[in-house]
Amino acid sequence: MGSKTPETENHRDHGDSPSADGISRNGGEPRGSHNSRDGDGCVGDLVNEDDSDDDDDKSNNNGEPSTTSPDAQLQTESTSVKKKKKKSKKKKKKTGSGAKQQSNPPRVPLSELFPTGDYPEGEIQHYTKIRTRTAEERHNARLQFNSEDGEFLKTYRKAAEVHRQTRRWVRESVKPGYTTLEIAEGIEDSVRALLGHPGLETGDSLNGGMGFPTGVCLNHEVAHYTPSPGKGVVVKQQDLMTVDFGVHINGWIVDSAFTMAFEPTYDDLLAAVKDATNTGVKTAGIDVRISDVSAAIQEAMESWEVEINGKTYPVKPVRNLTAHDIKHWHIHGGKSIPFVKNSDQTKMEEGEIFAIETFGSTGRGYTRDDVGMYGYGLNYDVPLTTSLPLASAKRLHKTIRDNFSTIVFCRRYLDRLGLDRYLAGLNCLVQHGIVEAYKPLADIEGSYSAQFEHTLILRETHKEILSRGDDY
Ligand SMILES: [Co+2]
Repeated sequence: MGSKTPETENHRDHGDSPSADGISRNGGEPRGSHNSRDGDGCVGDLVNEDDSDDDDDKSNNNGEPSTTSPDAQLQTESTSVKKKKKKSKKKKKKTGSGAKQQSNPPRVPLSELFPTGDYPEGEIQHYTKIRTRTAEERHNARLQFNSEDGEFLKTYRKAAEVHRQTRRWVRESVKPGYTTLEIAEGIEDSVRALLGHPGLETGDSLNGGMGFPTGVCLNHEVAHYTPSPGKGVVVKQQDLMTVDFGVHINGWIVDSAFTMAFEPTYDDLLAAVKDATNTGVKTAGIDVRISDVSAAIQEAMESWEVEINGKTYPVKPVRNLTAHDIKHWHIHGGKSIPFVKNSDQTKMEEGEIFAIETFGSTGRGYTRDDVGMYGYGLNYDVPLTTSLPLASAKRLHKTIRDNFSTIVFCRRYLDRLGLDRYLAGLNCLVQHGIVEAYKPLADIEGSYSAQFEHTLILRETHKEILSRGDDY
C-alpha cells in the first residue's frame, strides 16, 4: 500500500491538490525529524456518500501522453546494455518430505503445509556499511528482538509465505477476461483460507487477514483502487495491472505489490520499476538516511527509458507517493521514503520493518484523487469513547474496532460481515475524524504506471527481505 505525501510544488493542470490538511490529524507519526510525511491519512474530501459512481471507466488508450522520444534506437541499446540483471537469489527451504501441496486456487492452510511452523525465511542481504553502536543500543536492540525473536520472525515469515502462495495464483492463473472483483476476491479468499481465519466471526480477522484492501489498478491508475461491492471491470489483454495486497497476522503486516501484463510491450517499464525497488531494498540499512535511499531510487528509475507500443517515455518516479515503515497494527509507521531527492536526514533503525516500494509512471509522475473510494481506517489516536450523533455510527465504530482495529478496510469487508445500510454511519465517522477515508490515486489518462514493493526487516547483522519470492 502506497503512502501519500503532501507536496510543496504547485500542481497546475488539475487544480486538485491532494489535501494538505489531514496530515496533522493522522497520528502515528511520532518522529518529527522527517520532512516528507506519511500523508496517506489525507481525507481528500468528505463527499462520496455513496460509492455508486466508482469503478468508472477503466479504459485508456487515448494515446495521450507521448513524452517525446529522443532517439529510439539509441534508447533501446542503452536499455538492453544497461540492465543485465542477475536473478534475485531464492532460498526456499522446503519442509519435510511428503508434505501436502498447495491447491490452485490456493486454499490449503499454511499450518497444514508447514506443520512444524518453520516457514521459509526471506532473502538475506548483508549490510553494505558496518555500523558502530553503543553498548546501550545493542542492549536495547536485544531486548526488543531476541526474546521474542523466534515467534516474531515465524509470524512474519508465515505472513510472507501466504503472500507468495496467494500471488502465485494471480501471476499464473489470472488472465484477461477476469474482472478486477474476481481478482480481488480471489486474493482475499486465498489469504483468509491460508491463514485459517475466514474472518466472519467477530474478531477473527484480528488474528489474521488482509493487511489493507486489495488494490487492483489498471494502466493510469497508480494506487488505492479496490472494487466496490459487486462491481469490477473486465481486465483486457492490453491492460497493465498492478496488484497490491497485504497479509497480517496479529497486526504484523506484510505489504508487497507487483505489476503484471499480458503483452510484452510493458516489459521495460516493469523492469525499470523493479530495478528502482530493488535498488531501494539494497540501499536500506541500519543508520542509512532516508535521503540516501530516495536518491538511489530516483537514480535507478530515471536511468530508464522505455518503449511502449512504439512510443518512448522516460520513467518518472511518482513524486507524491512514498515507501514507509510498518508498525504493529499500523501500515504506515511514520517514516516515509520518497522516490525523489530530498534532504530528510532521518535514519533507518535496527528492528524496524520497512515496505520498500516504488511507483514509476509514463505520465506526469504525480497522482490526483480519482472518483470513488478505496478504503477506511481508524485514526490511530482517537479516543475510544466519542460522542456521535448517530446510533448507527456508534455501532459501526464498535464493529470496526472489533474486527479491524487500525487495519485499513473497504466496504466489501464490511459487507461480508453481514452489515448493511452503514453508509451514513460510516460518513459520520469520517466527518468526526474518527475514521480516515482514502481515495483512489491516478496519473493522467493514457499513461501507464507500475509498482513493485517488498517488506523487509532490519536485523542486527543483516536485513531479511521477507516477501521476496522467485517471481519478484
Ligand atoms: Co506499502
